[in-house]
Amino acid sequence: MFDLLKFDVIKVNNYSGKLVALESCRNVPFDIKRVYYIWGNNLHDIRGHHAHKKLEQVLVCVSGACDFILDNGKEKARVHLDNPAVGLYIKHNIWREFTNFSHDCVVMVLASEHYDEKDYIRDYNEFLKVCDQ
Ligand code: T46
Repeated sequence: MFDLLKFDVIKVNNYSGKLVALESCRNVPFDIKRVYYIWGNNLHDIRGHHAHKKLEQVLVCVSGACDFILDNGKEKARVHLDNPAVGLYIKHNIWREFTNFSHDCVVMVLASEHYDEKDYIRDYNEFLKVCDQ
């Protein structure tokens, strides 16, 4: 239903900070067409409530933490993201919700397609019908 990508962390002598580089078709498994980021949510906000027909994404919690609840129409999984060196890779036809946001949570998303509202499935019953096909 999903993969967790573990990115190489680069440490530079004399600095305590770290660096991760993300590259199309190398450590990110598709050509990146769009990057967006989400922050400023309240702890109990629940975002998402949709699936995508075609879009693939890698989601990185670059600051703080949050939980993703993923659903392929048959089973659900909850994934806690709190590490900027880990990417959650989600392919198409996965219903997603995300919640449990820390106050400092920033989620960066790398997407395989430009934004297209027609790619969304926002009705859960319609999503289940697509999963059955
Ligand atoms: C996902 C999670 C992690 C745009 O205009 N351009 C964009 O690239 C995006 C992503 C959104 N929007 C507009 C469309 C809506 O009017 O921003 C509004 C909220 O979008 P959405 O309902 O997609 O937001 P989230 O946070 O529920 O979901 C998004 C992604 O759509 C989704 O694929 O996995 O972030």
